Amino acid sequence: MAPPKVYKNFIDGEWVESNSGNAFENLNPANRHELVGMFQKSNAQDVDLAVAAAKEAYKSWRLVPAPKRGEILYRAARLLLERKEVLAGQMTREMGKVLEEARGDVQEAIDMTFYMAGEGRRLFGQTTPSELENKFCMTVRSPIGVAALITPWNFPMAIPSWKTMPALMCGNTVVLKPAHDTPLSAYNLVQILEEAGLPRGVVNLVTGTGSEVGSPLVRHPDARLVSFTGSTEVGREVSKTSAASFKHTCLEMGGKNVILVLDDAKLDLAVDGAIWGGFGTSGQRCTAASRVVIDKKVYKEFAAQFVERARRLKAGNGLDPQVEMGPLINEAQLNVVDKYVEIGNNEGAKLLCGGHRLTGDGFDCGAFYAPTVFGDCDPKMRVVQEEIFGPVVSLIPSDGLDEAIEIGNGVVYGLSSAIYTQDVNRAFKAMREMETGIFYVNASTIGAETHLPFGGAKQTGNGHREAATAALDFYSEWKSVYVDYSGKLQRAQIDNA
Ligand code: UN1
Repeated sequence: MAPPKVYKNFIDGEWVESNSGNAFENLNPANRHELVGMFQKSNAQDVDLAVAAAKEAYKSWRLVPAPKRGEILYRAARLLLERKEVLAGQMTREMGKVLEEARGDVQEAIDMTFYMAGEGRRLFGQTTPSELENKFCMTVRSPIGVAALITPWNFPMAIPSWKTMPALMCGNTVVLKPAHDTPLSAYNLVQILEEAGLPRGVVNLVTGTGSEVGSPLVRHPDARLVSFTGSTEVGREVSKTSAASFKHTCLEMGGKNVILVLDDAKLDLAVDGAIWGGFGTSGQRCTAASRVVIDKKVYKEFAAQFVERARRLKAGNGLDPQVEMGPLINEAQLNVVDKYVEIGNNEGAKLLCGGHRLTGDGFDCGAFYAPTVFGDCDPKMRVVQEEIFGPVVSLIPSDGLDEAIEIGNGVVYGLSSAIYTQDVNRAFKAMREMETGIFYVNASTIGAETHLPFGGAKQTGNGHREAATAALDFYSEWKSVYVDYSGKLQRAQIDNA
């Protein structure tokens, strides 16, 4: 047997081994006997080298004209597009999501890269009149420095691109620490950026664990920007650590997203949306529709159709085109899901289908869990309140729009919500009232597009948004510029009072 491929870190324009001398295995979650590759088990010393390289590269990268930075991103976007199929296949092998969804993940990276490349010829600030004569005012975007980017395993290429592309476009340099479970997709992204002609040190990749790489990276005094997507628990630590030195910090954390199904909804459409939102990516999206609040008048009918569809979902290896739902990312995540099913059973939620791991042919070597539905849930139950991050959906009966909104908002998170109704008035009212950063009408809670701001209210985030021009607001800071061409002393607020 050929020895497994060993993937290296990328530091200061070179592919290098970790100082630790160790590597870790990246296994296929659909078949843990399949080794995707070996990756560097990096440490704080590697982080120091990567940050130092990024700090040095920042000196010149910040001065590269933005349209030129954009040209490099355009080349990277084209390479991503050309290699989409290979990149998607590799992603399915390391992460488990079905190939069609892996293609979507790569497509998000393509879209984000083209979008940010275009910003090279915009990066607009504002001009505004001065309150004094012969004086001119404007705002310009300034880069900030080294960006520490920490990304999750559920969108192994999309999310690294959401952070890397706007960071680079604004003139920052990057140290990227991808999730331990999915380093290959981030490796592929960085390799493409190198090929597209990014100067040395501008992007650095350091693989490894959160404690050995993520923590020292967030703590590093020269990392001025920190962007993190992951669990609320870790996000809180990242926030505390970076607050000590007032780093710019963008956090995107948990969700407990909801679909509201009103009595006039087109039920088939609502069922389609709830299945896609609840079980797409095996429920491992922060936008997953893990709660469905259904009007009592249509509850029975909806629940029957939904359970019937959930039961029929075909689980398996995501490379098989027949398969609709892949495995969970690993055994630990499967155990979390199983624990929550036990909690739901104990607190009196009605298990309508699933509730167990899948075993037998094709399943025994992977982390497969049956699509699971709890019915007649009380809004206060833990399975309704807490993020599970797996294929578990809770159905909650409600009475009218106001109660549905109240239940919908009755969680600590606020990422995404959706309503199914034919009534434009009720749709708009829900749009106004739902405390979420994203809202859908007659569509599921997942599938955000890269040119709209992405992020959540309440404990989902810390007020920042990713994607769209909102990302530029995080990765740059405003400089207000006043140009006095009057040739004399002019005193604002005094001479013009
Ligand atoms: C995530 O789950 O962290 O809107 C991101 C969506 C995808 C991105 C999800 N475009 O579902």
